[in-house]
Amino acid sequence: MKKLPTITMALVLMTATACGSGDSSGSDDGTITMGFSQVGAESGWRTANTESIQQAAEEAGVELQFSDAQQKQENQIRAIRSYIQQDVDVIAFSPVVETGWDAVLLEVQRADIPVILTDRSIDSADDSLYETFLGSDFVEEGRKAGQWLVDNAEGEVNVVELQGTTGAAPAIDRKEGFEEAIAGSPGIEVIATQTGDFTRSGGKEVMEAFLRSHDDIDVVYAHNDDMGLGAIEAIRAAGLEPGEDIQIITVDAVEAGMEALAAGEINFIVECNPLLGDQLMELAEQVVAGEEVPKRVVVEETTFTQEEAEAALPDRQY
Ligand code: GZL
Repeated sequence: MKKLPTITMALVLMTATACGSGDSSGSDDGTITMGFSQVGAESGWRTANTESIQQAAEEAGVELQFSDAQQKQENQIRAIRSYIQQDVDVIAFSPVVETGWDAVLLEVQRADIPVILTDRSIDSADDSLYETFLGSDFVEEGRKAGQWLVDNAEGEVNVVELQGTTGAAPAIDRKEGFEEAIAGSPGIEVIATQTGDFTRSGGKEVMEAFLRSHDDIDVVYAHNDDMGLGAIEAIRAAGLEPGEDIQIITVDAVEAGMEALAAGEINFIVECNPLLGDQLMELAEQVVAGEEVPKRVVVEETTFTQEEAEAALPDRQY
């Protein structure tokens, strides 16, 4: 190899160091800068998740560049590219949908910036594109919802399903887990299923349509509390009693959902823990330091009946 004059080599070394030549120990004073792209602000769960991340960053001394994608993938991709330009130490995000990430994550990989997936994962053949995924097992959440129905259903049961955002991991997986759990109970049938996009208004609009086209609905399975709360409004407007005439099963266990559960308007909630902030900051410090981390970190969560909700409400953090 042609030997570079001494002065040139010195310049090369200075430039490499200044541009963060893969040196992943944070900025000079050790402060870690994290670029975080959040899905949006579509639900009570999302609000609690955002608050957890922002509070944990402050407590950990992590400099957080935070963006809200308003549930649009193109906004998340744009934010990720801006974090590459800023040469942050680590990029974390909750992918609004499972697919369409390989190209931008390859750009991040070429910039030598580690990626942490939180809350939702991606469907990619290349798992080198991210260091770890921190979040719930959504298929298991769906199974828990379906198993409660199997354990409590009597005779023929017609279910309508309010799905989460089309293409999102929790929507795909909660549907899969629920179907798996009820597969051995032929008396339980999903007679209609449609996305309500994880929002209260979406759940209300879809439930209104279901009620117009079906007069034999026994159970609503909503992929999150917010859509379940919207369904309650539609059921009441139709002159029916939520929790009685039509039973409701939801996922998340945010405060408004738990209050409806304790009041008897919802019958069962599967918890999905949004408080990922502290674990995210710990993982960020590890990956920036170049330490090995598990490819998947699953969060602990439980389920609530009406009686359990009443007892748990006073101590809930979200
Ligand atoms: C689940 C999360 C989902 C929540 C919804 O981890 O991605 O998105 O269940 C939220 O409330 O909108």
